[in-house]
Amino acid sequence: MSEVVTLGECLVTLVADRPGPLSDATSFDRFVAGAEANVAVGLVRLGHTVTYIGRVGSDGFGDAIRRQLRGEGVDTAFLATESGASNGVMIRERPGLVPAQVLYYRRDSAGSHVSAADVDAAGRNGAFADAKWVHVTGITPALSSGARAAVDRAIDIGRVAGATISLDINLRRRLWPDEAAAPVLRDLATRVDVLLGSADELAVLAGRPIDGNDDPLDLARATLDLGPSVAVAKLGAAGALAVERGAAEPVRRVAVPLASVLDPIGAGDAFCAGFIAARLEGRSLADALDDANACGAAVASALGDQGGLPDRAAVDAIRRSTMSGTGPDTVR
Ligand code: KDG
Repeated sequence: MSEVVTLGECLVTLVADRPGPLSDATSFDRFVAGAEANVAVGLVRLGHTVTYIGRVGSDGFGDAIRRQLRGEGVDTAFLATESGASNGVMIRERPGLVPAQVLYYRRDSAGSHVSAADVDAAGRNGAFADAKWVHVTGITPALSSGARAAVDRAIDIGRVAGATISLDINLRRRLWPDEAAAPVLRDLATRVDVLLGSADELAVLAGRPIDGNDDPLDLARATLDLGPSVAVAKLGAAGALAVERGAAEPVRRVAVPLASVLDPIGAGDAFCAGFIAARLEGRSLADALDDANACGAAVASALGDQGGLPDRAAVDAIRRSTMSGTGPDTVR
């Protein structure tokens, strides 16, 4: 069984094949997406074993997802195909000058039906037997009450198994407004060890206005009051910082300088994969943030959520090039 267990909804994404408004898009490239699946693939590429719990539709998209995850080496024994249900789909513009328009077609999808019973069944069949880490995101509890219960159950079983629990806030305002999300995500944050989010996501959990005026360090420190022992702020081009309960000083790391960002979607998930992998390997917070930044940069430089997810050698090469000041564009 696997070191890491995660669960969620895996989507197919159709990305316009050229930049421009969706109204002009006529052809699309098809990718597999879904935050937790992206983290799962990222971790496997970094040499870790991952079990993914969820449901896919009984359609060609569901088959494509299963093949892709299995092909990457993710354990899909607890990824059910739900008869008669469609797979969720996301459609998006190719990022251009303005943030890309994203459309969801996922209401009542197979993935949104993942349940506590699914997690219990996986647990009875040993999915958590070797788990050292359970990773959840704030997307799954927004999908349905059953999916929210599935996240709760995964945390509970992971806790009993002695695993570290992480929550990537991943606030999706297209799924629920901040007023609905905040209490649910805050409650989850009280039950995890590691909390990760962007500054505005941390602000929502800390109950602060999202006006960009709060210092990310203050926001990360404020979320520690909810219960996690580590809070990580993902700051994009400004790098990342982590605060640890009981540590006097925060850990700050700079980002990998990128000449251009091709497609930032999925970069946050890659960041989580890099961070979790390093912590599973017993490495320091600073080292984990450097790996996380390298993974995020690699995905931001490639098209698709999972495109560019690096292996260990690629992470090392990106980190070396960052230190030598040549930048990742010169990595071959
Ligand atoms: O982080 C990238 C995800 O947002 C994307 O893969 C789709 O999981 C997704 C979601 O629910 O928005």
